[in-house]
Amino acid sequence: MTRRRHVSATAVALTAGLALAGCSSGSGAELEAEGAYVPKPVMADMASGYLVVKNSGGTADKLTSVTSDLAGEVTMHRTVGNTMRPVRSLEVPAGGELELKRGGSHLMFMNLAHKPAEGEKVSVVLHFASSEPITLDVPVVATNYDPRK
Ligand SMILES: [Cu+2]
Repeated sequence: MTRRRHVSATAVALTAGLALAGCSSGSGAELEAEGAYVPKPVMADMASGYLVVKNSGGTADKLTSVTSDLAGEVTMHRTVGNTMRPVRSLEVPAGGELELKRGGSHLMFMNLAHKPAEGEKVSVVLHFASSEPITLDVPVVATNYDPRK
């Protein structure tokens, strides 16, 4: 994430239509989270997070909120052009995955309890519309970490 600009929460209204996507029938999603990491933040009050949620089930689900001991608030952002917009949910498609990555959708940790150091683990809980929450111990990695290397 090279751009640090964030729009205010009022922009949520612009993307609320996303909540209409997905399936409401419930229990058929089978979710698994992997590859989560938080780059050591440059700033003291904000950090970003990336991970992949795989859905091997036949029903879509939605990531509806994220909580963490690191932050007073965790928001989900979608990157549109050069700006990030907060969204109320992110879809995990049936038989597919939700990928949170640099330059794309990601998590923003706001109001940090402390500035995390490299090597630290951050507790993150993913909450879904239908599936049970997933709790992760997410490593804090180097600021310029690239999972593809
Ligand atoms: Cu962001």
